[in-house]
Amino acid sequence: MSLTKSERTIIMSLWDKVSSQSEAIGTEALERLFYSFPQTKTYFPHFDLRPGSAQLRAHGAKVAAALDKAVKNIDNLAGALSKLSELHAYVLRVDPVNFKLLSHCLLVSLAVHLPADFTAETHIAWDKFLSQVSAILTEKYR
Ligand code: HNI
Repeated sequence: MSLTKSERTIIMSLWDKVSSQSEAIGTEALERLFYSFPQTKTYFPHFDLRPGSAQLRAHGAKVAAALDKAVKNIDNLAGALSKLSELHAYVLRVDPVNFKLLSHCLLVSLAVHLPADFTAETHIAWDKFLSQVSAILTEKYR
C-alpha cells in the first residue's frame, strides 16, 4: 500500500516539527517499548535499559536518525534502509512481530509530544509510514 502525496506531505511536515526533539522521541519510544512489552528487552542484554540511561539515549538517537533518513528518502525507502534491513535480519535476528510494537510506541511518543498536530489523518499517515519502514526492515527474513 503506497503512500499518497498528501500522506507524504503530512509525514514530512510532522517530522519537521519534531526535528529538534527527535532524539528524545526515539528514546521515549524505546522506554515505552521496554516498559510495556518487556519481552523486547531480550534483544538488549548488553544494554543498561533503565529509563534515561546513556545507552538508551544513544540508541534512541540512532533510531531517530534512521527515521530521519527514511523521511528524507520517502520515495526510496528500500534503498535508504537496505543496510539496516540486513543488520536486523541477518545479524540481530529480530522477530518481525517486534516492529509492530516499536511502531506503536513511536506513534504514542509522537502523539504525546505534538498533541495538536497528531490528528486522525496524521495518525493514519504515520501508521502507514512506520508499517512500510518495518516491512523493509523485515523483508530480508523471507
Ligand atoms: Ni533496531 C540497532 C533502527 C527496530 C533491535 N536499530 C539499530 C540501529 C538502528 C536501528 C539505526 C543501529 C545500527 C548500527 O549501529 O549500524 N531498529 C531501527 C528502526 C527500527 C528498529 C528504525 C524500526 C522502526 N530494532 C528494532 C526492533 C528491535 C531492534 C523492533 C527489537 C526489539 N536494533 C535492535 C538491536 C540493535 C539495533 C538489538 C543493536 C543494538 C546495539 O547497539 O547493540
